[in-house]
Amino acid sequence: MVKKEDIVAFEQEIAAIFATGVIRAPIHLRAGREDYLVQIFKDHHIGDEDYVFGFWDSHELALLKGVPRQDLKQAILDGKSISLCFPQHKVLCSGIVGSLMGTAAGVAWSLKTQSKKGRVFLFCGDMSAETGIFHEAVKYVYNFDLPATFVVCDNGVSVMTNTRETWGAQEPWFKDTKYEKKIIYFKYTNGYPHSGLGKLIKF
Ligand SMILES: Cc1ncc(C[n+]2csc(CCOP(=O)(O)OP(=O)(O)O)c2C)c(N)n1
Repeated sequence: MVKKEDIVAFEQEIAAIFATGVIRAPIHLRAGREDYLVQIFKDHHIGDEDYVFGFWDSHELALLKGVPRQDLKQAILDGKSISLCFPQHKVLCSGIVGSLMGTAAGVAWSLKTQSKKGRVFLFCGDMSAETGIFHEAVKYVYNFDLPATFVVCDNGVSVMTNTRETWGAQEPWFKDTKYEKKIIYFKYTNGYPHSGLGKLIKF
Protein backbone atom coordinates (compact mmCIF):
# COMPACT_ATOMS: atom_id res chain seq x y z
CA MET A 1 0.00 0.00 0.00
CA VAL A 2 1.29 3.44 -0.93
CA LYS A 3 1.87 5.57 2.17
CA LYS A 4 1.70 9.31 2.79
CA GLU A 5 5.50 9.55 2.78
CA ASP A 6 5.65 7.95 -0.68
CA ILE A 7 3.21 10.51 -2.06
CA VAL A 8 5.00 13.47 -0.45
CA ALA A 9 8.37 12.27 -1.76
CA PHE A 10 6.95 11.76 -5.24
CA GLU A 11 5.50 15.26 -5.47
CA GLN A 12 8.76 16.73 -4.14
CA GLU A 13 10.73 14.84 -6.76
CA ILE A 14 8.43 16.05 -9.56
CA ALA A 15 8.62 19.62 -8.21
CA ALA A 16 12.42 19.51 -8.35
CA ILE A 17 12.41 18.13 -11.89
CA PHE A 18 9.82 20.69 -13.04
CA ALA A 19 12.04 23.48 -11.69
CA THR A 20 14.78 22.47 -14.13
CA GLY A 21 12.50 23.17 -17.10
CA VAL A 22 12.57 19.70 -18.64
CA ILE A 23 8.80 19.13 -18.29
CA ARG A 24 7.31 21.20 -21.11
CA ALA A 25 3.72 21.02 -19.98
CA PRO A 26 1.66 22.08 -16.95
CA ILE A 27 1.80 20.15 -13.71
CA HIS A 28 -0.49 20.48 -10.69
CA LEU A 29 1.19 19.40 -7.46
CA ARG A 30 -0.77 18.75 -4.31
CA ALA A 31 0.18 18.54 -0.63
CA GLY A 32 -1.95 18.41 2.48
CA ARG A 33 -4.58 15.86 1.52
CA GLU A 34 -2.45 12.71 1.59
CA ASP A 35 -3.94 11.39 4.85
CA TYR A 36 -7.49 11.77 3.52
CA LEU A 37 -6.70 10.08 0.21
CA VAL A 38 -4.79 7.19 1.80
CA GLN A 39 -7.69 6.65 4.22
CA ILE A 40 -10.32 6.75 1.48
CA PHE A 41 -8.47 4.16 -0.61
CA LYS A 42 -8.06 2.02 2.51
CA ASP A 43 -11.60 2.37 3.91
CA HIS A 44 -13.22 1.65 0.56
CA HIS A 45 -10.77 -1.08 -0.43
CA ILE A 46 -10.27 0.60 -3.80
CA GLY A 47 -8.62 -2.10 -5.90
CA ASP A 48 -8.02 -3.54 -9.35
CA GLU A 49 -11.70 -3.88 -10.30
CA ASP A 50 -12.48 -0.24 -9.49
CA TYR A 51 -12.28 2.79 -11.74
CA VAL A 52 -10.67 6.01 -10.57
CA PHE A 53 -11.50 9.23 -12.40
CA GLY A 54 -9.49 12.35 -11.68
CA PHE A 55 -8.56 15.67 -13.19
CA TRP A 56 -5.42 17.80 -13.63
CA ASP A 57 -4.10 16.99 -10.14
CA SER A 58 -4.03 13.20 -10.08
CA HIS A 59 -0.47 12.11 -9.28
CA GLU A 60 -1.55 10.89 -5.83
CA LEU A 61 -4.55 9.01 -7.21
CA ALA A 62 -2.43 7.16 -9.76
CA LEU A 63 0.08 6.08 -7.11
CA LEU A 64 -2.66 4.93 -4.74
CA LYS A 65 -4.42 3.02 -7.52
CA GLY A 66 -1.25 1.04 -8.21
CA VAL A 67 0.34 2.73 -11.20
CA PRO A 68 4.07 1.96 -10.85
CA ARG A 69 6.01 5.00 -9.68
CA GLN A 70 8.37 4.88 -12.67
CA ASP A 71 5.51 4.67 -15.21
CA LEU A 72 3.81 7.63 -13.57
CA LYS A 73 7.01 9.63 -13.52
CA GLN A 74 7.65 8.90 -17.19
CA ALA A 75 4.13 9.98 -18.15
CA ILE A 76 4.66 13.26 -16.30
CA LEU A 77 8.05 13.78 -17.95
CA ASP A 78 6.29 13.18 -21.27
CA GLY A 79 3.98 16.11 -20.49
CA LYS A 80 0.88 14.11 -19.59
CA SER A 81 0.50 15.18 -15.95
CA ILE A 82 -2.67 17.15 -16.64
CA SER A 83 -4.55 14.23 -18.19
CA LEU A 84 -3.02 11.01 -16.90
CA CYS A 85 -4.60 7.90 -18.37
CA PHE A 86 -3.61 4.36 -17.47
CA PRO A 87 -6.50 2.25 -18.80
CA GLN A 88 -4.82 -0.99 -17.66
CA HIS A 89 -5.01 0.34 -14.09
CA LYS A 90 -8.48 1.87 -14.62
CA VAL A 91 -7.13 5.36 -13.95
CA LEU A 92 -8.71 7.93 -16.28
CA CYS A 93 -8.11 11.67 -15.95
CA SER A 94 -8.82 14.85 -17.86
CA GLY A 95 -7.61 18.44 -17.70
CA ILE A 96 -11.08 19.81 -18.53
CA VAL A 97 -13.30 21.01 -15.69
CA GLY A 98 -16.54 19.00 -15.59
CA SER A 99 -15.49 16.59 -18.31
CA LEU A 100 -15.70 13.25 -16.52
CA MET A 101 -18.74 13.24 -14.24
CA GLY A 102 -21.04 11.97 -16.99
CA THR A 103 -18.48 9.39 -18.03
CA ALA A 104 -18.17 8.19 -14.45
CA ALA A 105 -21.96 7.84 -14.18
CA GLY A 106 -22.01 5.96 -17.47
CA VAL A 107 -19.32 3.51 -16.38
CA ALA A 108 -21.20 2.94 -13.12
CA TRP A 109 -24.40 2.30 -15.09
CA SER A 110 -22.57 -0.17 -17.29
CA LEU A 111 -21.03 -2.01 -14.33
CA LYS A 112 -24.43 -2.34 -12.67
CA THR A 113 -26.49 -3.33 -15.71
CA GLN A 114 -23.88 -5.86 -16.81
CA SER A 115 -23.52 -7.20 -13.26
CA LYS A 116 -19.79 -6.62 -13.41
CA LYS A 117 -17.50 -6.26 -10.42
CA GLY A 118 -16.01 -2.89 -9.64
CA ARG A 119 -17.09 0.57 -8.59
CA VAL A 120 -16.38 4.08 -9.75
CA PHE A 121 -14.61 6.73 -7.68
CA LEU A 122 -14.37 10.25 -9.10
CA PHE A 123 -12.13 12.76 -7.32
CA CYS A 124 -12.62 16.47 -7.97
CA GLY A 125 -12.23 19.91 -6.45
CA ASP A 126 -14.77 22.10 -4.66
CA MET A 127 -15.44 24.34 -7.66
CA SER A 128 -15.86 21.34 -9.94
CA ALA A 129 -18.45 20.06 -7.46
CA GLU A 130 -20.51 23.20 -8.09
CA THR A 131 -20.79 22.61 -11.84
CA GLY A 132 -24.07 21.57 -13.43
CA ILE A 133 -22.70 18.29 -14.70
CA PHE A 134 -21.62 17.30 -11.19
CA HIS A 135 -25.20 17.87 -9.94
CA GLU A 136 -26.66 15.86 -12.80
CA ALA A 137 -24.26 12.96 -12.41
CA VAL A 138 -24.75 12.74 -8.65
CA LYS A 139 -28.56 12.88 -9.01
CA TYR A 140 -28.52 10.15 -11.66
CA VAL A 141 -26.15 7.91 -9.71
CA TYR A 142 -28.26 8.39 -6.58
CA ASN A 143 -31.57 7.74 -8.36
CA PHE A 144 -30.42 4.43 -9.86
CA ASP A 145 -28.18 3.59 -6.90
CA LEU A 146 -25.22 3.11 -9.22
CA PRO A 147 -21.86 1.99 -7.83
CA ALA A 148 -20.23 5.42 -7.95
CA THR A 149 -18.81 7.72 -5.29
CA PHE A 150 -17.81 11.32 -5.86
CA VAL A 151 -14.93 12.51 -3.68
CA VAL A 152 -14.80 16.28 -3.26
CA CYS A 153 -11.42 17.64 -2.16
CA ASP A 154 -12.18 21.17 -0.96
CA ASN A 155 -9.20 23.54 -0.97
CA GLY A 156 -11.50 26.57 -1.00
CA VAL A 157 -10.45 27.89 -4.38
CA SER A 158 -10.72 27.47 -8.12
CA VAL A 159 -7.21 28.45 -9.22
CA MET A 160 -7.27 31.74 -7.21
CA THR A 161 -11.03 32.35 -7.08
CA ASN A 162 -12.73 31.85 -3.71
CA THR A 163 -15.42 29.21 -4.12
CA ARG A 164 -17.51 30.36 -1.13
CA GLU A 165 -17.54 33.98 -2.27
CA THR A 166 -18.47 32.92 -5.77
CA TRP A 167 -21.59 31.04 -4.67
CA GLY A 168 -22.39 33.04 -1.52
CA ALA A 169 -22.46 29.91 0.59
CA GLN A 170 -20.19 28.50 3.26
CA GLU A 171 -21.21 24.91 2.59
CA PRO A 172 -21.24 22.91 -0.64
CA TRP A 173 -24.68 22.54 -2.29
CA PHE A 174 -25.03 18.89 -1.26
CA LYS A 175 -24.55 19.47 2.49
CA ASP A 176 -27.45 17.93 4.43
CA THR A 177 -29.09 16.55 1.29
CA LYS A 178 -29.77 12.92 0.45
CA TYR A 179 -27.02 13.11 -2.18
CA GLU A 180 -24.35 13.00 0.53
CA LYS A 181 -24.84 9.23 0.39
CA LYS A 182 -22.89 9.25 -2.88
CA ILE A 183 -20.31 11.86 -1.87
CA ILE A 184 -17.19 11.90 0.30
CA TYR A 185 -16.13 15.42 1.27
CA PHE A 186 -13.11 16.84 3.04
CA LYS A 187 -11.30 20.16 3.36
CA TYR A 188 -7.59 20.73 2.97
CA THR A 189 -5.09 23.50 2.25
CA ASN A 190 -2.87 22.88 -0.74
CA GLY A 191 0.81 23.27 0.07
CA TYR A 192 1.59 24.06 -3.57
CA PRO A 193 0.24 26.75 -5.91
CA HIS A 194 -2.73 25.67 -8.07
CA SER A 195 -0.36 24.81 -10.91
CA GLY A 196 3.38 24.81 -11.35
CA LEU A 197 5.64 26.20 -8.65
CA GLY A 198 4.44 29.79 -8.50
CA LYS A 199 7.43 31.06 -10.43
CA LEU A 200 8.35 31.32 -14.09
CA ILE A 201 10.11 28.24 -15.39
CA LYS A 202 11.99 28.87 -18.64
CA PHE A 203 12.64 26.12 -21.16
C1 LIG B 1 -13.50 23.82 -19.03
C2 LIG B 1 -12.33 24.38 -18.24
N1 LIG B 1 -12.36 25.67 -17.85
C3 LIG B 1 -11.32 26.17 -17.14
C4 LIG B 1 -10.24 25.40 -16.83
C5 LIG B 1 -9.08 25.97 -16.03
N2 LIG B 1 -9.04 25.36 -14.70
C6 LIG B 1 -8.20 24.36 -14.42
S1 LIG B 1 -8.32 23.82 -12.87
C7 LIG B 1 -9.47 24.97 -12.50
C8 LIG B 1 -9.98 25.12 -11.08
C9 LIG B 1 -11.04 24.17 -10.69
O1 LIG B 1 -11.28 24.33 -9.31
P1 LIG B 1 -11.51 23.08 -8.39
O2 LIG B 1 -12.50 22.20 -9.03
O3 LIG B 1 -11.85 23.57 -7.04
O4 LIG B 1 -10.12 22.33 -8.43
P2 LIG B 1 -8.78 22.43 -7.56
O5 LIG B 1 -8.76 23.76 -6.88
O6 LIG B 1 -8.88 21.33 -6.57
O7 LIG B 1 -7.66 22.22 -8.51
C10 LIG B 1 -9.76 25.74 -13.62
C11 LIG B 1 -10.76 26.84 -13.64
C12 LIG B 1 -10.24 24.06 -17.27
N3 LIG B 1 -9.26 23.23 -16.99
N4 LIG B 1 -11.32 23.57 -17.96
